[in-house]
This record gives sequence, structure tokens and C-alpha cells, in this order.
Amino acid sequence: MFRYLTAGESHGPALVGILDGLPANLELDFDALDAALRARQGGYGRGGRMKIESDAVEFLAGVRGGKTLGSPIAVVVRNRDYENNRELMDPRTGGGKPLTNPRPGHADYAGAMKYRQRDLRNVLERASARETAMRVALGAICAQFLAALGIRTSAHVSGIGSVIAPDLEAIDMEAVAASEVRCPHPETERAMIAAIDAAKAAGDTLGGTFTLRATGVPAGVGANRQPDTRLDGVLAGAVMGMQTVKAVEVGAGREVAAKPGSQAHDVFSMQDGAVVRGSNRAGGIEGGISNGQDIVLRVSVKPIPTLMKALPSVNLHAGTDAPASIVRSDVCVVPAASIVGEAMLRLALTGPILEKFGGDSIDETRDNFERAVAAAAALFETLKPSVP
Ligand code: EPS
Repeated sequence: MFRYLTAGESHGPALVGILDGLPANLELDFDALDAALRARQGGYGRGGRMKIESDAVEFLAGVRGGKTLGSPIAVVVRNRDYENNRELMDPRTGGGKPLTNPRPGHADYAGAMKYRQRDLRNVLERASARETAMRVALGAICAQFLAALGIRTSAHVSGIGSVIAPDLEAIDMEAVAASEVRCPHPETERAMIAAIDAAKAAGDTLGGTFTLRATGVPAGVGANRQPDTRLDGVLAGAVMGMQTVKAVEVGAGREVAAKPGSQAHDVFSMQDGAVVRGSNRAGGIEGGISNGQDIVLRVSVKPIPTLMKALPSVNLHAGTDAPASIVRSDVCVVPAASIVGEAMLRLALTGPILEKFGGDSIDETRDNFERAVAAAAALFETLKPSVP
């Protein structure tokens, strides 16, 4: 069984991750892991914290001589800002003036009730999206496993606030990487940056949408057996499990609710002896099983709840109305969230892929994968009329 865990507080000493169940002998590109972390740190609309951090992956276990051993992989990403917060966060002696005014939309209030915490810092430190740095590190390792099977993922930003990119025929990933908001459409990019500037000037924050894609996933991954084996549920659940995410759509998503059945599906036809489909409204998943088309998810994130012009709230200690706590924060995290979303897609795909193809070493997984894909392609060959 493939699984992963993360631990770490935003201003604690480090983020920690464990990845268990990846096959042995997968060669790792360490620079690519750090590049993924750098991409998450960027994006127009980030706050001051990212000037302090310089995220990099340190391996503690599971890798030797640049290759996975098949044993659990243990990873650390240090928090540089811990040095500035030792007094608050030291595991033995940490403490300080309690945070008392919950931010509406953050975990502050619900978490205080749940864990019986009178200092909201004891909740927000783990709720913080700092933790997503570790998800990106673990997801970047999974990306190298998926790439060994020819599976690639991508993410681009499709909306920030009320600025929405037009539907693009093809996404230029170099333009995405070069864009400060990870949007490949220059005109929209300019409008997005202007919207972030305006929100910042108003002490406000902005949410948005991003699109995730996986190519090269063969038909047959996931299962219609049980609710928790359905690939759409597994992927959407993982992406929904990110901070700030409020909706995940598969393929055409909620648009199909308003369409008649005749316009909601992807019809089959034969072309040169092959089954083809002219559309991908299903987003590559039917009946909870991948169908061989690209897997496409569209994700909506809320504006983050820490506003410089604080929302009305209460002081839980004084029992009075009081503005929400203002802590250093970002204005817009949509570009960074798209990188985290891609990491979640990578992590969430790895389990079902390993469940279908198995393998204790990457060669065994690749052999199984190739044999299964060839067998599926040949499935109906013998039934086709032979051409004299
Ligand atoms: C966050 C608040 C900010 C963000 C942080 C998420 O941190 P700080 O309070 O230290 O300024 O920068 O995001 C990260 C640290 C990160 O690595 O993405 C929050 O409250 O969620």
C-alpha cells in the first residue's frame, strides 16, 4: 500500500514527510525536487515570508546513491523563519502572548474548540499553508515515479478574482512557468496582476481557479467497486484536502448539470481501426475508472482569510467584539496553490497506479505497466473483421 504523511508547524523547526510504498531503483533528479519547491514559493501576490524561506529537500532515509531503496522515504524541509520565532515555537520552552481573535474562514475558531486551545497559535501553526511545501516535495518525488511510466502532470491558473482566462486550445507550459501568475495568456496575466495590486491596496485578498491535467494515464486505473476506490473521488478528495480549496470539478464539471445528455458526454467513433472520441467532457474518468483520455480537474480556491483590513471578529479572552488578528500574509495564493494542486494530483495518482500495476522495483512496475497496456490495446483485435 502506498501512503504518505506530513508533520510540521509553520514557524517550527522543520516540515517532515514520509513516503512509503514507492518501488526501489527509481533514480531521483534532486534538482527537479528543489525546482518544484521554488515554483511554489513564487507567484505574484505572495507576502514577506517567502523572502525569508529558501526551501530545499533533505533526505534522511529511503534513498542511497541517488536511487530509491524501496524502504520508507523520509524527507525534511527546514523553516528558516524558525530562527526568528524560537521564543514562540521552541518545542521545549516555546510560548508567548496568546492570539485571541479568530480570523473568519481560518481554522482558528473551529480548531480552538476542537483541541481546547486558548491560544489560537496552537491551531493556526499547523493549519497554515506552510505545510504545503512538504506536499510539493513528496509530490515531486511521485512525479519522477509517474514520469518513469510516461505519465506527466501540469497546472495552470485559469482565474484570479473576477479575471477569467479564455478557454485555450493548447496550454504553453513554458509560458505558464514564465508567468508571475502562472497564466499562459498575456492579456489575462496583466489583468490578474492589476487585480492583485488593487486587492492589496484595499487590504483585501483574492481567490481564483486553476486547472490540473495528467496525460499518459492508461485506461483502467481506479475502480468502480466501492466509493473509496473511484478515481474521481480519490483525486478530488486529495485536492479538496488542500488549504483554501472550496470546489473540485472533473472535466466539464458542474457545467454538465445544465446540459441535456446529448451534449454532456464524449461519443465514440472508429477511425483507422481505432476507437476515438472528439471531446473530453468526462475529464478522463468514467465510472470511477480512467478511460485513457487526459485527466482534467478544475479547482476553485477561496480568498485567504487573513486580511490586512481585518474582518469583524471577537476577542475570545475579553468576550468583546474586536477585529480579527492581523498577521503577515499573502494577498493571493492561487499561483502557489496551483503548484500544490499538481503535487496532490501526483500523490493521489501514485496509489491507484501502484495498485493496478504493482512492482517492488521500478523495472518490475514498468514491465507490468507495458504488458497491461499492450494487452488492453489487443483486447478487441481478434474480434475485428480481417481485411483480405
Ligand atoms: C500563512 C501565512 C503566511 C504565509 C504562509 C501561510 O506565513 P507567515 O505567517 O509566516 O507570514 O507565508 O505560507 C507559507 C509560509 C508558505 O510556505 O507557503 C497562513 O496563515 O496560512
